[in-house]
Amino acid sequence: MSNPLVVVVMGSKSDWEVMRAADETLTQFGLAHECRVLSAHRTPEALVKFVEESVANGVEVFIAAAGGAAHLAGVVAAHTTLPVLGVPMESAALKGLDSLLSTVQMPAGIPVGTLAIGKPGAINAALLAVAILSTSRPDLREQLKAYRAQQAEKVLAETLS
Ligand code: RP5
Repeated sequence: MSNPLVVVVMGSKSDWEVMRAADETLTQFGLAHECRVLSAHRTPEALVKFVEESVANGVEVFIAAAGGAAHLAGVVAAHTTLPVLGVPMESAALKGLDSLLSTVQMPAGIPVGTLAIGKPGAINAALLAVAILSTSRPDLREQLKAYRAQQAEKVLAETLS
């Protein structure tokens, strides 16, 4: 596969069950991407090295998912000016409210575009990454339009018994 345009990084393998939805969505759009487990707290140096290497290799969007004291997206954003999309993971103790607040409440100057908690956020982060990349790639824009049209068709065809 060619060099990844999107990187999906998550704080723990325990996030993968949810974050595979981002992986699948990016695959659906045929986007070269890479998924990795790296933690802002458990592997801080390796995380920064990975961000720097990814930027050098031509990545254009980062998706970062973490739960609890979720600093991953913020730390990624601190080390690149590329767009960083944060996905708060649902935590056992506080149902993801902790993850949401620690991902979304960034200080002015270091933005993280924060999505919804859990699987909807994982899917939307991937779709937003596609949308960001589509500003300079008309083929991706067409694919996004087709995705929306298909989604609408599905809803309109629903029947209730
Ligand atoms: C965060 O802590 C991870 O992103 C995960 O959501 C949470 C729990 O991690 P584990 O203890 O399951 O590895 O860093």
